[in-house]
Amino acid sequence: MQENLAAPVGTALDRFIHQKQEQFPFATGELSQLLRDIALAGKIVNREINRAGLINITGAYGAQNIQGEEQQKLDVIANVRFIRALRNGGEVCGIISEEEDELIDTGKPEGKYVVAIDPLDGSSNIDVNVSIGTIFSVYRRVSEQGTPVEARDVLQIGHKQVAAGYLLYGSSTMLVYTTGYGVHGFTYEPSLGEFFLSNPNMQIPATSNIYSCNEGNARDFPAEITAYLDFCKDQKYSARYIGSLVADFHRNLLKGGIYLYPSTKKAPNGKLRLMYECNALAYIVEQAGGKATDGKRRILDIPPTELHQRCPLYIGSTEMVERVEGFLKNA
Ligand code: AHM
Ligand code: MG
Repeated sequence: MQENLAAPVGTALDRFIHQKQEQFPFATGELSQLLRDIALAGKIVNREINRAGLINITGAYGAQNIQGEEQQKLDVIANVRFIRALRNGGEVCGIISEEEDELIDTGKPEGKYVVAIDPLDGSSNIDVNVSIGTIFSVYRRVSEQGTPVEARDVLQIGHKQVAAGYLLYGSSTMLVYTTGYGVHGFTYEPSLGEFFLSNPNMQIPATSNIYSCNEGNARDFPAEITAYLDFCKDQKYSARYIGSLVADFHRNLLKGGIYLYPSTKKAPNGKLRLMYECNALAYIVEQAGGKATDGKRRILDIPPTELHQRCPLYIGSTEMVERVEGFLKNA
């Protein structure tokens, strides 16, 4: 079904979700509420990120002392905020998080959904004031409602996602999500405390001249990938690599481009995690007309076997991803 292009830019997230209720699978309201819960936690995390520099200066800001809280690392704070929001919301029976070894039972067996989340992605950029993000996937549970969450509820194949999205804490803060009816981007207006629709129906260009890759690892990449990187240079493509997946992905979504995190000798399955990094962005990119593979398989068709499973990732503009697949054919 095609998104209604008449939706005015500037619509607040809540209103948009309300208007598009029929685009939320199962349309009973729980999934819309879940997305609102994530947006709320995102606003809180955004606030923590924005004052991160200040809370390090003893006495200058005060909030830390008044509340008597020990300062915690931002990724731990983000993890707590998102889990708390999802638990309090009641729609989610289980969560997997990059920050937690085990599956979290929220204690809400009536919840129909499970969430896989990377609460704050881009660890190397968290403390240095460079863009970072939150990535999330939502699945409908497969075990019976009213019973405790099970591993099979969260270990679902990517194409079963019912919603996915990310928050980007960048020069502005954005929430981008899909429920399978296109990709919509919202920009946070801090003075109003609201996300407003700024990028309806996002589509990734079919090709472009941007490639994003940590070429410092190139000596350890498969030979086919180094050959592809040579091709990029022959074509005089621009190298753009922030080192925060959400930020690199978001730029490429808007401008076109490819993000690569190949396997290396040390890490044959790459670095990125299938369940809370690759799947969500793969669902979004496909909804935006792009492509995501591990070089051989569609990311959304990779059967998960463990919570923190890794996989190589080639994601972005369709023609560019297909060219990499062409290089890898003989691997
Ligand atoms: P993290 O989950 O520890 O933050 O790792 C994921 C991040 C991605 O955001 C980013 O694209 C990638 O790791 C960068 O890795 P590298 O520093 O190896 O280039
Ligand atoms: Mg991460």
